[in-house]
Order: sequence, then C-alpha cells, then structure tokens
Amino acid sequence: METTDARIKIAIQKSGRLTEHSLELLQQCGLKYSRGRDQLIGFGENMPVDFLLVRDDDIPGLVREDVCDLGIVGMNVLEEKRLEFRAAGQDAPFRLIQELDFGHCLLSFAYPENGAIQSLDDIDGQRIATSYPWIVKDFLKRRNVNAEVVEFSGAVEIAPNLGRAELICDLVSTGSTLAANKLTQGETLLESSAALIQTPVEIPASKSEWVNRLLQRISGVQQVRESKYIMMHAPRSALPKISALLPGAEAPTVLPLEGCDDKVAVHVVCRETVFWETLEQLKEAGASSLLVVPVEKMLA
Ligand code: PRT
Ligand code: ZN
Repeated sequence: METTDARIKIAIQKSGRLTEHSLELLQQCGLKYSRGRDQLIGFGENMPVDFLLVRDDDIPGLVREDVCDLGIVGMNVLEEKRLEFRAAGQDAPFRLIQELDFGHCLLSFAYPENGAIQSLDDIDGQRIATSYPWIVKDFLKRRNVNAEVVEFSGAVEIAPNLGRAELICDLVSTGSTLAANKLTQGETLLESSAALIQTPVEIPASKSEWVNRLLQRISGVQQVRESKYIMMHAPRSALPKISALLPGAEAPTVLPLEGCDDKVAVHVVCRETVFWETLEQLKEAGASSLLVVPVEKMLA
C-alpha cells in the first residue's frame, strides 16, 4: 500500500484536443511511461508519477475529490465546474497552479448572419444554446440581461438552424465552424487555454517532494518554450541601450574579447519571444555577430 500511496496521479484528457499536448508536456518533464492494457492509465517508469486518461469534464471533479493530485484541463471547463460547485456551496474546489501554452480558444456568443440579433443589446427574451450554462447564466446575471439558456452537449452551432435557439455561445478557435454555419462571432465571455490544477487537499509528505519537482519542471518547460539564448558582440558604450532592448532578460553576462578593448561579448537569456525587429534594433544600437539559440532545459 505504501508504494501506491506515494505515487502521484495526474488526470489528463483521454482523447481530444488536449491529449497530445498534455502527454508531450509530461514527456518534456522527463517522464517515461508505459500504457496499461486498457489504455486508461499510463504508468511512470522512471518517476513515481502515473496518469489517468479520462473525459475532460471529469478532470475537475477527480482533482477536487483528491482521486488525482493534479490535472490538466481547459480554463473553460474549470470555470464552468467552479460555478457549478459554488452553487452547491463548495468553494475553492481546486488550486489553479498555472495556465499552459496550448488549448487556446475563446468562449463567445455568435448570431445568425444578417439576422435580427447583432449584439447583446438584442438578446433579451431570446434563447441561447450552449454547453456552458453556468458561465453563460453568470454572465447574463452580471449584465442584467434576461435570456433563456438552452443546454446542448455538442453541435451547439446547429441549434439556430434547428429552431432550438436564436443564438449560441460556444468555443471558437479558427472561426471556421461559425463561418460554415453562417454565424457571426459576438462578444467574448472568456479567453481560455489549458491549465494545471492541484487538489485542494494538502499533499502528503510521501508525495510532496515529487509533486514539487514536477511542478517546477512543468514551469521550466513552459518558460523554455519562449526562451532564447542570445549572443552578440557590442561596443562597451552601447551596453545600457542594448540591455534595455532585450525582452524579458536578466542581467547579461559581459565577457572581454581577445585583442579588443572597446568591444565585449554579451550573453543573455531572454524569457520572451525574440522578434526580428528586436534583432534589427540591437544591430542599430551597435551590436554585431548576433546569434539566437533555443534553450532546451531551464531550472530557476
Ligand atoms: O471527450 P471529451 O469530453 O474529453 O472532449 P470534448 O469534446 O469535451 O473536448 P475537445 O477535445 O473538443 O476540447 C478539449 C478542450 O480543448 C476544450 O475544453 C477547450 O479548452 C480546448 N479547445 C481549444 C477547444 C477548441 N479550441 C475548439 N475549437 N475545444 C473545442 N473547440 C470546438 C468548438 O466547440 C467548436 O465546435 O471546435 C469548434 C470550433 O473550432 P473552430 O476552429 O472552427 O473555431
Ligand atoms: Zn468534454
């Protein structure tokens, strides 16, 4: 029993838009795993970390009930469940650890093209089809709008054509589903991405070391994706201007250049995307031999 209790369980989506990214994130944290015969559990081989593959809607509940220590799920699902739990008198059902850099989408209203509804000002008394009834009701209440919410579990975008609703509220990423159904995107209620959550229950000492390690590695993986290591030569006098141009950089390392008194080598880690424009500005400020290389691992 002791060994099972000390293993960390992470809930991730079984098959959907977040699955591949979630598995990739765990792999980038160094996890090697094998899948159970039923494919519903992944067993960590080199860390005391296992994952459960489940429907995304079940993830907040599994983490809230401490069946899983951690979970990766969309902020849209989290917010919907948070409001549902709150209505049942259960506050703070899970701890949000950090937002992740995948699964980006918007939860927005959408109206039939060229129809009577063109904005939220026109929706009093109308029916809204959505898979996010709690978020929509909460939004309408705060805006003092009186509209009816019709719950749909999927294919929300066809509701107006079926005559089941006058407008919809659904997730949008590229916008092509709305366009294909002749719907125009309206006001956005929520900007979402995947997020990492933790159980509200205190992690037992037997697990806490590995939970902390894993959280630190996940945070490191997220930072590394944007980070770049920049190297350049620069006149000593241009250093203040160059430092100011570097996005999200810590103090640079300045190294002497053999046989060159007025020029130095500057090395720096930038924690934000480095655009061509920044490189051009650095060059204008006097930098030369600019080199930008990706960072593979980072431990703050
Ligand atoms: O089976 P399970 O319940 O686990 O999966 P699911 O069908 O509920 O979820 P899934 O895999 O579709 O999405 C999982 C998560 O991905 C969502 O909860 C969001 O956090 C995130 N995500 C990001 C999206 C989208 N983008 C998205 N575009 N989820 C759904 N969509 C759908 C949207 O509902 C609409 O039908 O894609 C369509 C719109 O896409 P575009 O590109 O045409 O605008
Ligand atoms: Zn789902």
